[in-house]
Amino acid sequence: MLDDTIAAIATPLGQGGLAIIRISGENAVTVGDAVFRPPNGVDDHLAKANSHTIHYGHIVRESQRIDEVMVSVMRAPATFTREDIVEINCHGGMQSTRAVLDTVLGAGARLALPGEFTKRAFLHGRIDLTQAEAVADLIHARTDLALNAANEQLAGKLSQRINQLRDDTMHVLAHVEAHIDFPDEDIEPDTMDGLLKRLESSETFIDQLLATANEGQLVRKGIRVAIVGRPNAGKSSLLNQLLGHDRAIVSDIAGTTRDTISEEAQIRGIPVVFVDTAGLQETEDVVEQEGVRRSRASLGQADLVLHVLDASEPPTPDTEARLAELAERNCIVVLNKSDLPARLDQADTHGGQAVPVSCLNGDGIEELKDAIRASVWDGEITSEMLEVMVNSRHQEALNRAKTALQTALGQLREGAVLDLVAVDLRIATNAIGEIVGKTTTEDLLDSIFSTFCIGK
Ligand SMILES: Nc1nc2c(ncn2[C@@H]2O[C@H](COP(=O)(O)OP(=O)(O)O)[C@@H](O)[C@H]2O)c(=O)[nH]1
Ligand SMILES: [Mg+2]
Repeated sequence: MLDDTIAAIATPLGQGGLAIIRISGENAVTVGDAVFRPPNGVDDHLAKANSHTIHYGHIVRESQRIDEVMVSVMRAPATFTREDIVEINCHGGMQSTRAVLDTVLGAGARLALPGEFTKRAFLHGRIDLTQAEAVADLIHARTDLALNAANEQLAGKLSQRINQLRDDTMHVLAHVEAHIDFPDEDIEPDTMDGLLKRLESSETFIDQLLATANEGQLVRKGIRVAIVGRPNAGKSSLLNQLLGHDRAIVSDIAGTTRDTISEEAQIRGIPVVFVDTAGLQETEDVVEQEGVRRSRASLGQADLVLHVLDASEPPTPDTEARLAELAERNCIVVLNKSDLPARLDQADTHGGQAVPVSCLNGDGIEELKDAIRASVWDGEITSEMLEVMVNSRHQEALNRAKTALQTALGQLREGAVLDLVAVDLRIATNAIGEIVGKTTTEDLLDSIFSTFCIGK
């Protein structure tokens, strides 16, 4: 797959000032020259150009001008893919970008698969698998925290730790294997002690890495928060307050919100999707019934529920029932309309966490944001944490490694046959190696790179 030349639009599809068509592979420069015409008309302008230079001219097809462009030439190995790369900066119209890409494909390049440029960077050894994943994380980062974490991972902070872990288990494996070859010799007690210690500290280290998985999930994926409550409690007003702009229609007519409205915001560094619902009340209205069905569905998917109560009204039997229903959930009771005389307070919320707010004047909204953050992640975000936050793939591999390490440790302590110990140590080493891509399968690579966009 590495011996052909690939091309794709590397910028988002749509209208923009500029778009970039990226070409990578052995024939990148030849393909570039075939479609590029500099002002002096020379055919092999790019082939003669120095690496990492940019050139003015036109993209031409059958002597017809397609676009006025700037073309950069970057020669292997100092490029993203470690192959020759030509990048065409063209006008960012849908049609012009498409036409330039078609011309490039017509000149012998193949359309790149999703993530194929990054995959080549991996296969050529420029980055390892955790760094390739960091490229995707970087592109998808929706908060500063996620961006910082992706940058640390791209810089190889996680790779360093994983490689250390792999070296340690390989060291033990090498010792064990050496003694399999000489069955008459037992492992010296001192050496055995050292090997056991090394495996124990590897196990501790794996636990430390696994402990970052929840934060990793939170920072990368964020959480879903459902806003529920009776009609006119102020759910839509609360959504608007949390977003900082008027997204949902607010009115004193009960049943204004009939569909679920979802919108994303950053709350204390965490991406949060808020879902404003139609409420959960019994109703005869068919449209509202569908709204309630959708509200129930969002409630089911939510990591956190904001139960909005109108604190200027006394509690109703309906409120009581809802409080009981939500008692099992990760839920914050929002006592809204604190600007009005209170007819309902903390005591009426059955001891659940309650935050008074006014969506009219914004009182209590910052406290509510703190409570939302604390309800999913009650801790400091240290720079150490941002350096390593394992994702679910790493977590799964680490768990496999841990199980195998524990088995190997038990066997070593009990003086089991060394062949058995070696089997488990090899399983552990391979599982750890999968994280950085030292041991991979085509399926694993496909599942990682297929999540990328085309052009990356
Ligand atoms: N006084 C007061 N009125 C509010 C407050 N929040 C919402 N309202 C009013 O309550 C009514 C219902 O609000 P809305 O957000 O549409 O409620 P929803 O049906 O739960 O989505 C509207 O007239 C809002 O202006 C508040 O904090 N104080
Ligand atoms: Mg509403």
